[in-house]
Amino acid sequence: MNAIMSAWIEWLFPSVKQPALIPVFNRKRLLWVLPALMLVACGSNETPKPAETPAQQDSLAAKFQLDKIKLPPGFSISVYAAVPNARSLAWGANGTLFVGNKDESNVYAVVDTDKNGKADSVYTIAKGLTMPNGVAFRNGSLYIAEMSRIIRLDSIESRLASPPAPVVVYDKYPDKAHHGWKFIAFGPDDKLYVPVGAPCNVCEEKDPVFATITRLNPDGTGMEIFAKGVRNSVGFAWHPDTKELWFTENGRDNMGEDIPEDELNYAPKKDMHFGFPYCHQGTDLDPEFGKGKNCADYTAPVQKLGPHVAALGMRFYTGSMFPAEYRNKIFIAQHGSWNRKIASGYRVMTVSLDGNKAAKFEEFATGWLPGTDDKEAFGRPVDVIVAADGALLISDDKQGAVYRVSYNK
Ligand SMILES: [Ca+2]
Ligand SMILES: [Ca+2]
Repeated sequence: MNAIMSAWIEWLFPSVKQPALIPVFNRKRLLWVLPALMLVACGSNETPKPAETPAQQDSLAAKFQLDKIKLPPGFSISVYAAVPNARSLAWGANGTLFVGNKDESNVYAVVDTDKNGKADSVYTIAKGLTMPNGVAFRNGSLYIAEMSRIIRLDSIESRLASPPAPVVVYDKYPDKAHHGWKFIAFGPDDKLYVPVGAPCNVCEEKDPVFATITRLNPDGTGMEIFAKGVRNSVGFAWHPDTKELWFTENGRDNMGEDIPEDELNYAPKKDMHFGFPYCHQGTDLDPEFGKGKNCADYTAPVQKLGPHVAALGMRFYTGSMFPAEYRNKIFIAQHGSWNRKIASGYRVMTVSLDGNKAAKFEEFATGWLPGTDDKEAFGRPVDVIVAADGALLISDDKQGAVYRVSYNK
């Protein structure tokens, strides 16, 4: 790399070896090198990758083993787009689907031009980021959550093929990789909600920002803690009617195969404490940090979601395609366990609410885990989102896919 750099510098600055000291450069060469550099700096000068043709999508459905996925009667699943390491999902105002990465470093934009439920183009709109798991859209801009900062791509939907350089919105989140990936979304108060996971399996940190959900203004000012005692949330949404916050939370490891369970929590106001690291699943004191504590001092989950299931993305169903009973149900993606003897999760669940209580907790989409061993799982649901036509999209970071679940009477 150094050899290439010095050859390039010599070519650009033929009269000198130390361009920083005596910049007698070749102006003609610089003139056409500069635009090329600017394109590189902007992150993309490439043409979009065409999404799959219908025939290729059918072969992808076979490759992704969608015939193994079980859904309630009347529902079917297809491939919306192939997107590497597909994580969090967000819609743009003009129908662009934005998709984040965790184990890879890109952010993608997926466009279904003819609105037939299959993507026509997939654009790479940002590269080389640090765990860009979270995506949220507001006033034409895409907000992206990296490990320790929030960045923004302005007027993004009109320039997917030549995306702008990102603007840094806020860069003071901790640079801890453990639980450092972030789901983000704008609340009804027009603030960006940003969780900060505990940087450990279980610990008590001096910095109060850990194990919280924070929020800040769209311009990056006013960061404050909204919810406390949250080990790690990778999905939340506001109830369509009450506009109150609901979030999933991942329970700690190494306390048992069956405890604690992951949680669905309800946070109607600021400064509530959800128990971590003192009390888990609303009932079980932590063997170490729970000494002298009382579970009654913390807010218990509305619904326990199963042990080690890794409950991630959640959304309320607001479409009209699905039967009426699905209206305002919560869909929850369960990414799946990684260290449980009998694997759990690897599915999409629903929670039906009766007021602010859970009435029913049911399986919706299953089959990504054919047996009982984590290693057999071929897909891992990460996020869910309702499309304009009422279909439910599901991201899967293991297969690198976004699926589309539709309903036909
Ligand atoms: Ca299409
Ligand atoms: Ca809790």
